[in-house]
Amino acid sequence: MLSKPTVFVTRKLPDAVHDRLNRDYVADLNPDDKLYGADEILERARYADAILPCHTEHFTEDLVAALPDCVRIVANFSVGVDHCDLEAFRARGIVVTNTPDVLSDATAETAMLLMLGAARRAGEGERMMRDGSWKDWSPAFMVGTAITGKTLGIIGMGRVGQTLAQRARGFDMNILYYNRSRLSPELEQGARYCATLDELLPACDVLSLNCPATPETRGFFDAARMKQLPAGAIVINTARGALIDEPALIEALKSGHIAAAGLDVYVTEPGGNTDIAALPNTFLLPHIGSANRETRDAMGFRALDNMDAYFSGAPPGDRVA
Ligand code: 8YV
Repeated sequence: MLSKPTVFVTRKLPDAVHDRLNRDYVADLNPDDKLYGADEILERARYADAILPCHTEHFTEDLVAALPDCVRIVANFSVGVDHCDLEAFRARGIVVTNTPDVLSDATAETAMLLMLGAARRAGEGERMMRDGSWKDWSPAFMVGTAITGKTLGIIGMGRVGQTLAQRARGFDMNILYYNRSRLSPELEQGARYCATLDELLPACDVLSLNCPATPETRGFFDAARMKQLPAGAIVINTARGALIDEPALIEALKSGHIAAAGLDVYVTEPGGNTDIAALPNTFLLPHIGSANRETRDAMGFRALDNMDAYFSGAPPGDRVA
């Protein structure tokens, strides 16, 4: 019998995922969930046929170049792969996979939570209840914005964007989207395609960012793009913080041009942006878009499916490099 491949698992994963790893692989697990830096990654990779990382491990050009030759596949526990220098992996001939589909529902749920939280000032209300500062009520008290029947613009109509559109239809929202290519009518489900951001942005009551962070999209949502939104628009981001020019967003939120923002992701993680956190008109979460039990198991299983395929000689379903 062939020996089992060795897998270096960078973070503590759910028990069911560890069980499958222990059954099918020689697994170097991280039960204490220590955060490994580049040196420790290289040290632990010395005997690994595969690495199963999260987005918390940054596979820079230098780190990828230094990986030992034994590493043949990096099976990410994430759909986003902006923490991986894919060109560097291609140059090394190391296969890279991600975990699409399985976190679309969870992330769309979080996007709805952010949309409602930002529109209805949930952060302010929650803080008031906790610090005991709720002293009064009036018809003008804590008045927010309705989302029912409003127009939602989605930038990036992949699986998460499509699932968000589906959920938003439950709130009678009118859906517009901008994407690299137009979807088929079956996938559009009545959403209107905008061929340019110039067409999409002025029409949005709510704007949701759902595209990956790539060299082309980093920082694209800047002051000029923000100005194209109608006054009082709401912005939500469950994709990557790097898409947004955060200082410009702060200015737009201070002026009220953007009425509120609901954010799960930030340029700097962990930690976020303290200037954004100081603004009352923000509803903020700590990158927990896919953090529910069912999805965490499914992400681990999807990463394992990719590794299983690779080591059985079949092409892994979610190959990105
Ligand atoms: C994950 C995410 O929790 O999958 C992604 O791209 O952003 C998150 O939902 C995280 O990346 C796990 O590594």
